Amino acid sequence: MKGRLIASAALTVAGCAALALPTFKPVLTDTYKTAKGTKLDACTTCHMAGVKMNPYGADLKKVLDAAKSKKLTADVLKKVEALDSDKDGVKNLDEIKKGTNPGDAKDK
Ligand SMILES: [Ca+2]
Repeated sequence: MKGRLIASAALTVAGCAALALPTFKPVLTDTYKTAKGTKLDACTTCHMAGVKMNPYGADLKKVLDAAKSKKLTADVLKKVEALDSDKDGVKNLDEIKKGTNPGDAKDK
């Protein structure tokens, strides 16, 4: 019980959705090595503050839902690379290569 409370508090402090921790971020940084240690190595790559998905996270969720899966994989990430999730005129893969957020139209 105490461990659960500490874990819950840690999630709250980190501002991450439960689904994003701890398994999703490493999939992203293993797939896109240049993202490791950058601002993309964060919950906000797929989420707004808290649980709500940003447009990039929402596109990933669509792929996961279509595959009836909850497990983010490199394959899932690759399926949204050609999209411009946040509609800022830059495709997701190009944003990730540049180090800008594919789910934030103000960051391109
Ligand atoms: Ca963007």
